[in-house]
Amino acid sequence: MNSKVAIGDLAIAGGQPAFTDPIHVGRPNIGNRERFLTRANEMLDRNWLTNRGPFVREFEQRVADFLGVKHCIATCNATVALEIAIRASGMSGEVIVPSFTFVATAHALQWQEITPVFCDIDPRTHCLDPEKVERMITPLTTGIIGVHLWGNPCAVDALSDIAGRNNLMLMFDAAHAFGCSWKGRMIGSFGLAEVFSFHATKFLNTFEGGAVATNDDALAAKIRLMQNFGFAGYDNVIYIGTNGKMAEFAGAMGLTNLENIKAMIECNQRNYRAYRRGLSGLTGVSLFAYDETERGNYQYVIVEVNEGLSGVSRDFLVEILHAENILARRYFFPGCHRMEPYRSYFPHAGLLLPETERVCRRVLALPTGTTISEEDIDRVCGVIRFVIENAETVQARLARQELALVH
Ligand code: T4K
Repeated sequence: MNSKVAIGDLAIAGGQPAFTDPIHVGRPNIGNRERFLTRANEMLDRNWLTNRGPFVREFEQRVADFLGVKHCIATCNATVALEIAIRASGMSGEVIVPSFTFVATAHALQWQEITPVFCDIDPRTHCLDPEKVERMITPLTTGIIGVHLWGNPCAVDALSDIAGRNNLMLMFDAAHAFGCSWKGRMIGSFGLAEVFSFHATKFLNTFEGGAVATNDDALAAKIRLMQNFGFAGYDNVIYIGTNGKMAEFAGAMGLTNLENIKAMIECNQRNYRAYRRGLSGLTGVSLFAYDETERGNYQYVIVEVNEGLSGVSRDFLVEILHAENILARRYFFPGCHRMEPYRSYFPHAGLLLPETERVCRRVLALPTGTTISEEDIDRVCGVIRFVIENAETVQARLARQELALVH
């Protein structure tokens, strides 16, 4: 086992990396390979590859049953699902969203010339702060899109109340939240609609894929039309639409991975607890805690690095970890408001987003998933612990090293 006992053992200082091969935050969760290959062969024998074939239909039904919703419309990815759901709902003008999210949430609005109005988050949940949402409402606001970040539910009650009182539409980007619950009810049935991602790196993957879940019959019918060019039957286009269909091989992967959910959760939860043990008592590094009384998928292991307490900045820690082949990620740095085109459109947005700015500087996603063992996690935690416990010496040594390089 490659453990660090002296500064020179750190790969950044010339030592052996903790891992020979890189370890990733988002290795795909892959269910029973034989089951998938059997389905792939069935699909090829059937010669039916897309346009809502039997696997996609079955996948939609299984997902709807699992979530306890009336409709699940499977799509080619979550970004297109968001775009279609937003358009079908009739959102326009301004829509309130967090800036602390993957940029797709904002792009899905801006793509159709709806202005994403960035609202600050609650630093405890990393989700929209309802009090601040209320302050962002203008006469142009038509909706709110909450993001259940890391699979941790938004303040659904408070947001529903605000939407109701202000006559706004409420939707959720549930890209991270498949298999998670809020107050015992599965995420998928809240607001007007909820959108899931089944991207390769997500808890449940269909290679690429997504879905809209809703209990609204009229909205579901509209979304179905829109995702298939507006076709209501052969040669009969009754609506503007796009191509948002899920392919059969994606449906086959989805069905296979649905059969494996229990094992995936157990593995993610075991990893999360291993990190909790490995990082416990460490000053300035706190693990984002999930509510274990709810159902969760534990797909993301998130820590916050508080430089004032740890003596090491998050970015310095990332450099050190990457040198060790531990590919931790700064999700979702630097925040949508600091990305184009939003940075140019709203150069001062950050003034209203103090918590987002602070959390963006602190958050780090650590490697987890079915390819990471408890021993790997012990090793990752060992590196982090060594760096934090020797913060001053590590900083001084690396500063000297940099100075030597300059001269
Ligand atoms: N809303 C939210 C809140 C989201 O997080 C996302 C997507 C969306 C909406 C939109 O959903 P989709 O339209 O994608 O369905 C990744 C994903 O590309 C993105 O889907 C995801 N969020 C985001 C959180 O993560 P990157 O830029 O981090 O991807 P990448 O290629 O750097 O991969 C991440 C890690 O996973 C790497 O360490 C490598 C590893 N990996 C990746 C792939 C694709 C593998 O080991 N195997 C793989 O096949 O965005």
